[in-house]
Amino acid sequence: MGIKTVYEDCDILVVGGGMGGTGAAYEARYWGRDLKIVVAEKANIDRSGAVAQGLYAINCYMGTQWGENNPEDHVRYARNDLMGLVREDLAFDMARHVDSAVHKFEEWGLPFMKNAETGRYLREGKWQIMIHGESFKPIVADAARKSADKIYNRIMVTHLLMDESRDNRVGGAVGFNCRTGDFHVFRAKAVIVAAGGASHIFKPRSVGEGMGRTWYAPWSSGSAYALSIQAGAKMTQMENRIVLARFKDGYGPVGAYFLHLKTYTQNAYGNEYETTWYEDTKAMVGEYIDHQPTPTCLRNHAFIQEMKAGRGPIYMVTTEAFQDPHLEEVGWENFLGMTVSQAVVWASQDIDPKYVNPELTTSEPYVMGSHATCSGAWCSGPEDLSPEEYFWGYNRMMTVDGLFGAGDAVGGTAHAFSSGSFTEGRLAAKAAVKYINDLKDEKISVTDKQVDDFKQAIYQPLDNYRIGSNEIVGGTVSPSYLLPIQGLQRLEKVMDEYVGGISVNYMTNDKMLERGIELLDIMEEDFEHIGAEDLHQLLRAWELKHRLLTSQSVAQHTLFREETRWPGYYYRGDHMKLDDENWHCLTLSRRDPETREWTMEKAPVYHIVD
Ligand code: SFD
Ligand code: AMP
Repeated sequence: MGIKTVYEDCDILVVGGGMGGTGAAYEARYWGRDLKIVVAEKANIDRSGAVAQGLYAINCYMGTQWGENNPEDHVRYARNDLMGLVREDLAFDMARHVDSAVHKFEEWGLPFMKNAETGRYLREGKWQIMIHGESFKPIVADAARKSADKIYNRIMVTHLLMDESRDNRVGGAVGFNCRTGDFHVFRAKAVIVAAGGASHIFKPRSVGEGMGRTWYAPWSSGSAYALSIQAGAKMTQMENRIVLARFKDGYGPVGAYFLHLKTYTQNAYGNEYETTWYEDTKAMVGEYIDHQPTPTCLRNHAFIQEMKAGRGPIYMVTTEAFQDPHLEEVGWENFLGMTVSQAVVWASQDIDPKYVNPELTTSEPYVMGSHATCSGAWCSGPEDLSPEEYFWGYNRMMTVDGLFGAGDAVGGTAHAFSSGSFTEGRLAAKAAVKYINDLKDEKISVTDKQVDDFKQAIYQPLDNYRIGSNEIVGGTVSPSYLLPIQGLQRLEKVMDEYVGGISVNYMTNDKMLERGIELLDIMEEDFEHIGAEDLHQLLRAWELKHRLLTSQSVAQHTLFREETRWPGYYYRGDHMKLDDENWHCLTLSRRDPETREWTMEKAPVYHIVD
């Protein structure tokens, strides 16, 4: 097959133009006036990533200029919510810069709701502010477009390139254009991975005709993790998957309802249920249950226990708040600007929340680093804050030289959300510019062989299909290849059943995990035989391979941490308690790119804020 190869040599390559990526492109230009800055995005940056549909709130804003919160307060909040374990240096660093990013959004035209009395941003909760955010993504995309030399849309980045003149240094990335089929080679001195989190690694509640409906974006394919893992970067807290309480079937978020509309939950019989599970939870996690606000996972835990006890469904009591026409409007607009499908589900199921209390559910697990979890790459912190073990030269640089991360890609920075992810992109870009300046005239070397080997691997699924399809006369079952959708369903089933998904009520143990890991390893071999019918399926094939690697990492981490640190996210049946004595630490992994063996270790949690 004659495939055109397109080369692009640049200083900084940003992989993924979502919240982190747009922030990175913007800031890279500020510090690197003369540098060549390129973005490679799998979709189109105007509507890509988790914020494609818009958001109704910016969930991370300090309001320091008005004395509302200080960065230290946010570190305490995130640490509390994550049951003690975050990278406090990274969290503080994000929090001290996030307000300036939010002020930029306003300058660029994002409409903010204002408090009529104070004139300040309208607070939804202590950390959240409310926006008319349907066009949030095109607005930040515009800033990136004006900053970058070039934005490549429709490029699925599949692998990072390594510099061959020095060990453990990145040299760029490769991928393909999922519309033209062209092969793209980006040789770069520094790469910022901002390719988002992972949905569809665990079987979702919505399957069959509804399989595209998940809370986190269905196109979040774990690329940020897989690209970094393939390059040998260390990962952290990958066991810390997130489960969300959401409105049933549409996965509409609950934050605006709880915090702004002041709605509350009850069981099927109209009773409050969280106190029912207080003692039970205390026996598992000790005093963490007394922390305020109650950690997200522990709120989930009470929900899950109440359902198991047979007193579901759990309802959100909306019928009181919705009597106020203003709150009713906010309730609907919240979804129309962020999760349209929730409004559609209610309309189609005759649920008018003014008269009927809608059901909630707990979602399938997702892997991400920017909401109430902090999975991702193990990155250096900033020079002025980080203890020695957390600092190796450049802020947000992974354990591979020249490879930086932002947003979901970075481990340890929970509760960053959209604004914090954009801010992390800015921080990573500033450090990447410094890294490039420090390189001076040193060159990056990437041989044709490295590039050609990736080219061969990338297009293999097209050949698998073209050749294998001669063996069948119809249908989708072939002796020689698996289709991406078949592979995806197999992956989701194993993750669901063995690694703590919905069908086992988030429960797993050492034996389940060991078997799950074996099955994932077999899958890795089988996925060499994925067949792609066309370029769109080739995109699906690579998304699947990235999801598999992310899943393997999650399973390895879950096996390593011998405790139940976050009940409500998952349970280790063989270690049902939180164990601060042995596990008040961060977990780290590295997969050797040559042998594919995983090594696990513990890293200390430094509390830099009291
Ligand atoms: O209500 C490749 N989020 C919310 N944040 C808020 O601030 N407020 C909210 O209200 C939020 N809520 C919410 C949120 C997300 C979703 C889906 C819903 C509701 C329904 C969270 C934020 O959106 C999230 O924290 C950030 O977007 C994370 O930023 P980042 O940059 O880590 O991920 P991204 O924005 O998804 O961007 C990733 C980009 O990478 C591209 N990509 N490109 C090239 N090659 C590959 N292989 C690639 N793989 C991926 C993607 O296309 C994308 O552009 S609420 O629930 O709390
Ligand atoms: P969500 O819509 O659930 O993603 O939440 C949006 C924001 O509100 C996040 O910062 C959550 O941590 C926060 N939040 C949601 N529900 C609650 C709650 N019941 N109590 C405190 N904070 C909440």
